[in-house]
Amino acid sequence: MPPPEKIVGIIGKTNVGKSTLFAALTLAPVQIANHPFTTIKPNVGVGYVKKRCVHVELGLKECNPRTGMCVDGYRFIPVKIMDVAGLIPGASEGRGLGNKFMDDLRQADVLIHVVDASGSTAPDGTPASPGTYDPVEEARLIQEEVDKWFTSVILRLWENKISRYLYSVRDPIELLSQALSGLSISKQKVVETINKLNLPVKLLKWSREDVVRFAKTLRRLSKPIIIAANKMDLPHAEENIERLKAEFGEDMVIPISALAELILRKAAAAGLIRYIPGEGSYEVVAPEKLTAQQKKALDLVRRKVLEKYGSTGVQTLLNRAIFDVLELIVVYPVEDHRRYTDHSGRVLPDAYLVPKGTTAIELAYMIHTDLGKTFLYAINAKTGERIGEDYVLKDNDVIKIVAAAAHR
Ligand SMILES: Nc1nc2c(ncn2[C@@H]2O[C@H](COP(=O)(O)OP(=O)(O)O)[C@@H](O)[C@H]2O)c(=O)[nH]1
Ligand SMILES: [Mg+2]
Repeated sequence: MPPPEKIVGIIGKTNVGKSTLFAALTLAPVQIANHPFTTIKPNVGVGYVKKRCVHVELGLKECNPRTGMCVDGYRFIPVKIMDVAGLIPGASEGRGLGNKFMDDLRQADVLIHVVDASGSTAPDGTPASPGTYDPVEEARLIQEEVDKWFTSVILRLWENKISRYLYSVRDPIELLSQALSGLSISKQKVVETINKLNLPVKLLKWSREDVVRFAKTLRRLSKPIIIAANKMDLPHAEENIERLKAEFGEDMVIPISALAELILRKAAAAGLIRYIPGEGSYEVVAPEKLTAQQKKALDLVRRKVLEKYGSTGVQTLLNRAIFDVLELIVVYPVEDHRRYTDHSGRVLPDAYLVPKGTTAIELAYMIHTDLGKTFLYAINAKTGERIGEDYVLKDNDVIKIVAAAAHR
């Protein structure tokens, strides 16, 4: 089984641009036939992180990705994107937080919180003129809301599924982790939280305050939030972006224009321009086909967004969430380590997003359980060296697993 797909949840109050961002992220940068995930629900789609493909470093002309794509030496690797509508300030007190919302949030590995950096949206979503509302306040309120929701879920689990069984179990941390697994939280995160807070290993000794502290830190570690400062093309956005960065940290605030990215990707999909997500410019390839309106929109994107900020920020945002916040690296499993192919001759067929610290044997299990069970050794395709099961994978490694049971 390939590594579990990563799920990026988009949250924020009404009218800040969540659906626009979702549409932009999930509009494939180039046409592809094969979608890695079947689209199940309207608010779930596939987006792509972008990274220099290892085929360039290996001196190869091209590669043949089985999922995602490779454009101009950049590999676009799929991740799942979810538009989690329905979070409004005060929501955890009951209003607006439906089961659907909870269910979506539970599954997410990282959250993108979209705020209106221009301050032109009221807390309830009503449009106003830029500069009316404070996005710093908005970011604080929504994060508090997520914390409240998370804490209430943990407190409920504690009362119903944990505290009363603590007397009878041998491994209380295992009990706790099991109870939290429905929130897509690993035992590792649970242990990390307990260590970080110096909480007693004996869970029986925890007070209610301990449980609350545990919940807050666990939320930060297991559902980290990155802020998308949207509508950067509007007045007042620039000054507010600086204030957001001062409050939440330079690295956690990414200025974007979701609308600009959507305009560019749509124009590219229609064959009007050439544009690769993340780039600071586009090229008009079919000027005769552009309507006056399209031309005007594209000019605006160039002047208000690309020339001013260098890019729309949308690709940077997704890359940050996956590579920096979740700290994932990319590894390329192959079957033929000399030609970098699978059994059918596909060059670099897979690019796996795996956690930093993943070992060779863990990779073997991700490819196929049989490969893990009968693992002998692995080969680092770049150096030709044999590596053992404990080898810690590096970013951009190309790896062949040698096992007693051939898979397939
Ligand atoms: N100026 C500007 N408007 C945007 C941007 N992104 C979204 N919008 C507009 O904001 C409004 C709300 O967007 P929508 O995606 O429906 O918000 P949602 O309620 O959070 O899903 C729409 O009119 C969008 O066109 C942007 O980057 N710049
Ligand atoms: Mg929406």
